[in-house]
Amino acid sequence: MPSVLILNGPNLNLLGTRQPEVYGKTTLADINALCEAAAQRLGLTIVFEQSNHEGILIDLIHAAKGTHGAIILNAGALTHTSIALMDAIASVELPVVEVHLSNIHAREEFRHTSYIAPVALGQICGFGAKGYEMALDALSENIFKS
Ligand code: CA2
Repeated sequence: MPSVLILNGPNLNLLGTRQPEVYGKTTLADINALCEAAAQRLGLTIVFEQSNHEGILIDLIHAAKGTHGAIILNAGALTHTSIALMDAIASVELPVVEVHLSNIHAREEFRHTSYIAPVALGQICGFGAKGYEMALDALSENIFKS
């Protein structure tokens, strides 16, 4: 069964507890459950992780090679700053779907730049938690369909 690493970056552990007007009331545990249900429907295995530390995210990306067939990445604010994450993604040569809860292109100028997008298969943003399910659907259709 194909496996997908779902990786969440800094502060996403706070989802549902603060700034509900921006990020909604859904918690990260809710998103994990939503992804588990979608994965079951699609015949995929998922591993769901969150870290507030750039180095840990990089280690998890490196370890994904040979273990997972693809990555779904919401790198949080590191999306807009981290060349190190971009290099890690490029180095493992795995398909990566970039996901954001909010529409980063409709927000502050500094959120319009993504260092992930140039090395990603595609980007999904602005659809809240549903974006993670959309990313699993996209991987199932485009990467894992035999
Ligand atoms: O929209 C997204 O998913 C983001 O990746 C979320 C990041 C933000 O820096 C990106 O520009 C877009 C922020 C995640 C922090 O989430 C919080 C949740 C509750 C309270 C405070 C922060």
